[in-house]
Formats: sequence, C-alpha cells, structure tokens
Amino acid sequence: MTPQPKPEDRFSFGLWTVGWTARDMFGEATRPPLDPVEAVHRLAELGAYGITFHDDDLVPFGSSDGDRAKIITSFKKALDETGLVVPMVTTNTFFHPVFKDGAFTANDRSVRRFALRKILRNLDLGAELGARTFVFWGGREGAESHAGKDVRAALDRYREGLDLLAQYVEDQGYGLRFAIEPKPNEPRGDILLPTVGHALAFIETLEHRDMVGVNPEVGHEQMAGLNFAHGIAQALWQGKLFHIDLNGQTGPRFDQDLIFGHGDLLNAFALVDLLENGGPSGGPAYDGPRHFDYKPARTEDREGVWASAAANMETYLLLKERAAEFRADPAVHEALEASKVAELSVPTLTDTESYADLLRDRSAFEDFGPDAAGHPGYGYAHLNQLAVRHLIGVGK
Ligand code: GLT
Ligand code: MN
Ligand code: MN
Repeated sequence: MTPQPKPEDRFSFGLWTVGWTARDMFGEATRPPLDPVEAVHRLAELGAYGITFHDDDLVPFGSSDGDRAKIITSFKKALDETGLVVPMVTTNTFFHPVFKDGAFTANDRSVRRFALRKILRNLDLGAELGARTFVFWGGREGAESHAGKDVRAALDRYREGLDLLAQYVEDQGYGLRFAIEPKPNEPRGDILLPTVGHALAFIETLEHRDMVGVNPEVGHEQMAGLNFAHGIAQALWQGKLFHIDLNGQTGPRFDQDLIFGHGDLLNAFALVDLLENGGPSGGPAYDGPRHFDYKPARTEDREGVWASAAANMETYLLLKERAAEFRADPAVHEALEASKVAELSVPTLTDTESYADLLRDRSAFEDFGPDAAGHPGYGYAHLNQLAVRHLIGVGK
C-alpha cells in the first residue's frame, strides 16, 4: 500500500518549487507560469498542509499597491477554501540586479537600506498570513574576489540587519522566528555562512539569538561534502532546527534540488529516522514543517510537476515506514546492544566524580588494558547492513 499524505504529516512546498518555469542558465522556460491560486488548490488536493513563498513569488517585484492587495486577497481566499496554511515566508533578496552584491552585506549602503525595507514589509505580510518562521537565504551574500569583500565587516552588517529585524518582530509582537539557510556557493562563488556549522556559530553572536535558528537544506550541505543527518543532529542538539528544506543531491556538484530521496537515499533514510524516531523517548525529534525545496526537472510538463510533488511526500512517508520497521526489529535491537550505542548516553564521569577522582581511579589508566579494550569490533557493518535491508524493504 502506498501511504497517502495527510495534513497531519505537515508537508509544505515553496511556491517557487512547483511554480518554477524551468528557465536555467542554458535554456528557456519549458513550462508556463503557475498561478499561485492554482498551486494552493493542487497542493491541498495532494495532501500537503502548507505553502511558502518569497514576497516576489506571490506579488511580482514592482507591482502597484493596488495590484498587490488584489493578489493577496485572492491568495488568502484560496487558503480559506482549502485549509492550506502558510507556515513560513521568505524574502527575495537575490533576483533583482540591485542585489547583485548582496542585501545585508552589499558594499553599497543604500542597497542594504533598501533590502531592510523590503524585508520589513514582508515581515508584516508573513505575520498577517500567520507564518511562524521567516527564512533568510543569503544567496547573494558573498564574493568571487578576495579584496572586494571585507568578510568581517560583512558579518558585522549581517548581524546588524538581523538584530534590527528581530527587534522589529519583537516590538510588533509577531511571534515569528528566524531561520538562516546556509549554502556554500551558487550563485556567488563563495557564500557567507556556508554551512550549518557556520550559521550556528554566527547565531550565537546575535542580540536576539533565542529567536534565530537554522533552515538547513539537504543538497546545500551535500554540495559541501557534508553528512546532512549529522548537521541536523547538531542543530537539534543546540535547539536550533527551526525549519528544514528537504530535497535530493548526488554529491558535491551544482545545486541539483532533486526530489527528496532521489539523491543520497541512505542519508535520507538516516534523516527521516532521526526526525521521526530520534526524540528522547523514541518519538519525533522535530515537529515543524517537512518543507520540500526542490526543482521539478526541466524535462517535466505540468502534470509531471504534480507527480514530482507527490513523489517527495511519498518518499518521505515510505522512509518513515521503513525507519519504524527498522526501530522495531529485534535483530536491530541486538545489533544496537552489541555496538554499545546506548552506552554513549552514560556520562564519562559519574555526577559525583571530579577529575581528581578520575586521576585516583587506577582502573581507568594504570590497570586499564588498552589492548584488550581495543580488540573487539563494534559491529557497525552488521548494524548498517540491517539499515540497508530495511531501506530496500527486505528487512522483515
Ligand atoms: C532559492 C534557494 C533555496 C532557498 C529559497 C529561499 S530561494 O530557490 O535555492 O534553497 O531555500 O530563499
Ligand atoms: Mn538548493
Ligand atoms: Mn532551500
């Protein structure tokens, strides 16, 4: 039986994903523009619960106030008709030529002031539509040259901008949280805050650090050769996984934005297992939206777009089923035991011990047998093969 997505699964899609007309660096659009109202209806029919957008995805850049109001009204009507929600909103600070050197970190100060105004206006819209998360993807915040960008000054300006926006959200009582989306490169040669780790470290320097977390994207970490599930585990560990962009990528290369699971499937399995079963008592470790940020391939027509949207959700649900079976399998329990996985949760010193006690403990060093302790294997190969068997569907 193929699992059917339901609103409780909390699947959401960017309007720019299913709405992508497939114009790329090398060729014209292969699909006509998609009306946001139609996107809302089709996504609701497919079982999604949410839709997200950049200001300019919904209201074209430069629209008059009158047109803007009309577009927002018809979009809200579609939301009311379908029950679809807007869990997240983001701002386009990368498409227009004015942002070619960045938004928060453009060398030109007037561009930075314009960017802040554009974002402030979009914060109002996000709050009006009930969004809980506001994403910042700094695609143009970066450089191709060495001396042209003072990185430390750029980080000062990035922080200044986020501090100002967070203060605004707090003063307005919007209840929005910010999520920074890292990416190592593309469109800039090098982008600032290139990985989850860089973003987490930067967040700690912010004035309103409690309301700022990360929005990691599968492909972006994998472009940098990193283990996505590990990055997510650290973000969870630091209480900073505010949102997530699910898609597929096959190793370090350009940003492929494939359907979720259509890249590194084993890491996608590890990720779903972590999100769904990695909580303290074996339940979900993350309760936010499962947001798909992919690009329907240029080869797909409109129906292919909806098939690909459905494929994202189906893959997630199938992996969730396989992960539940993996966790319930007695052979897996035995293997976890043999690999001493639970022992890692036991603190290395007891809570009454100090380093002085450790220094006095002869069994920890003088009488310890490193050769004997270094002898047995950990059995990870067997454990991983059990995961592969479950993933392939022959685990039972
Ligand atoms: C852009 C980017 C995505 C970001 C979006 C949010 S826009 O398409 O490639 O990864 O999530 O700004
Ligand atoms: Mn991407
Ligand atoms: Mn993304």
